[in-house]
Amino acid sequence: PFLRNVLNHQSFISGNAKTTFIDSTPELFNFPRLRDRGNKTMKYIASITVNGFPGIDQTPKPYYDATRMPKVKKIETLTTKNILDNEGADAVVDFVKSRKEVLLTDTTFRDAHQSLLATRVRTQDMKQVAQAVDEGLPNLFSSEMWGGATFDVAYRFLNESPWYRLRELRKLMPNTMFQMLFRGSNAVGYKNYPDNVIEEFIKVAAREGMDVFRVFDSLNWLPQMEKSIQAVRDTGKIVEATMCYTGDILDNDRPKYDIKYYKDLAKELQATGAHILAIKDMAGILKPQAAYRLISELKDTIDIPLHLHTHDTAGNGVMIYSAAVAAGVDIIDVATSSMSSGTSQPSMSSVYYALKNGDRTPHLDNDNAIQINHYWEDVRKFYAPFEKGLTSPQTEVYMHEMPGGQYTNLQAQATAVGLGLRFDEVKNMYHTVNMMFGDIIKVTPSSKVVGDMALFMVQNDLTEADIYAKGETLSFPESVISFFAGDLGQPVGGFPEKLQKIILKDKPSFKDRPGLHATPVVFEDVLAELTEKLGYKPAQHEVLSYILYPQVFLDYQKMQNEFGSVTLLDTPTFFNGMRVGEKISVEIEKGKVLLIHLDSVSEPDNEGNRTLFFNLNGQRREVLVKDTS
Ligand code: 3PY
Ligand code: ZN
Repeated sequence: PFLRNVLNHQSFISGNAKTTFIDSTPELFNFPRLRDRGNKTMKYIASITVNGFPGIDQTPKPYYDATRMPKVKKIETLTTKNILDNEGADAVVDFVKSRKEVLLTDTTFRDAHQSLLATRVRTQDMKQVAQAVDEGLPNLFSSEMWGGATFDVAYRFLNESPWYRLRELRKLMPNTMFQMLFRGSNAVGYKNYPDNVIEEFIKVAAREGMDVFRVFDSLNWLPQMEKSIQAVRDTGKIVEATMCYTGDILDNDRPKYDIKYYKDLAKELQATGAHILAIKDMAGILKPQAAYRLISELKDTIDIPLHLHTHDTAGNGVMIYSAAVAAGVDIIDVATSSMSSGTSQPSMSSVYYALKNGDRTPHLDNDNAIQINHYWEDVRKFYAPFEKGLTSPQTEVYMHEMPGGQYTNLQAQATAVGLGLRFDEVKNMYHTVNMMFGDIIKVTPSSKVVGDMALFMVQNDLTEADIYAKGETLSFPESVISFFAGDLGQPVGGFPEKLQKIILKDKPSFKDRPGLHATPVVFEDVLAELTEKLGYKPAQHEVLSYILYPQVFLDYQKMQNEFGSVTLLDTPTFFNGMRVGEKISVEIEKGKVLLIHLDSVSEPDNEGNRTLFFNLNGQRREVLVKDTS
């Protein structure tokens, strides 16, 4: 094959090949590389076919109807992305302020699947629809497609790099602003990182194509957001400073988070220099009338645009938005219909019709939205094993206040420790724990602390009274101890002292910003360390991933070495492997296609190994896999 490549090469045919021809013409080596990639891909398919995908039940590969590909009409218009690229962030803010209609952010690529499908949607499925979104929905304010839990889940469970997702989608969506969820000093992780890591992460993300950074802190503690907000401003991109909403401003029995609290916080957030204020109703507990009052009063309090985020868990999402739009909210978060509702965002098409023929009807080509929706209707089926969410509105969220993205996670955690049937108790305990902690803001990572404590108490049959009575003798979950030590910052109103003493025992707690105690990372040292581990010099984004998630990143690299890039496989094959007799094609580069046919699978031999007989681009191949199923 190498010789054939040489003989067919244009330079060779034209007689221009010099002695350096082979060195200067690396594409001659494409064949071995193609074969190597083919072998690795088959190894992956063989392993999944025999042993199933880790973490999901092994079932025969389902038959799916052909996915309906979106056929959108391209709409030519000036987009927010064009304004940002040509005139800068302040011009986008002016544009938003000048619009009468409410603007939409599409969360389908991030929060929607984080909240419905355990964050498992793969880049490949986003790539297929990306251009249609870019061309068919150009009036979107932004597409939220990165951050939150997507960063680590991509590496951990999907064997793909989140940076690859950002780059690939950027190419396909040149006219859409990309938005990410950034956990302030916790970046895209679950703990505090040194300031220079936060700053570097934002710089690299902006360079790779991120446009709008929604910066929040899991306790609404401003000092944990300030560095990130400034870092985004320094890149010239757009920063949304965020207030997380909890409690109920219209409930006089819940005075801690009253309207004054939010108005004061809004003023402080505006003073940081943020371009936009985001109101993050992560659990979906902002009730419609409270939304009307909150937005109306914030509009009178600050000048920057307001961007509202909610979850439809209780079924009131469209009504919340309708009230907020009447009160003057500038931007709202929605998802494509088939990836909306429940613990996800409200449906963009439903919101569109709810507001149709009004003063502030969003500019949405609903025919295009429907085309895109058909695509997701089909693709969502691939992710059925991850559907563990709610199937109907649940108003008990007003009691437990669990974020949309946490519900299924905590349910899975509960099941893993044998509490699956006692999940109702866990939800009630979640509420109890929140009150014990002093009624805190609950969102990643503080929500995880509440969840861990609730599980700990239910698992050990402990009541609130037990904690105070015999707390000295209990070993509390690590995350709970760390929270009370001030590692995530300070909650509104401080820690309840009695409980803090019980939990910390003799461990000290600090009241200042955790970043002040964190040693800055020396990037050159990490680069040297990682170069040695990988055997090549990594790029800065890889260094950052390693700093945030050392083991997760190394495990991902190991998978890459063993199986090559599996991101290009279709999703049913990625999760289910192949059926005997099935033929698939994988376009690994433009015009380079692997045609893979699975001829047969042997019975296990004496050592429990099965042989899979493939045909790869016309050549027979055998792959041996240990059957551990
Ligand atoms: C996240 O931090 O991942 C969230 O979605 C919080 O709501
Ligand atoms: Zn959310």
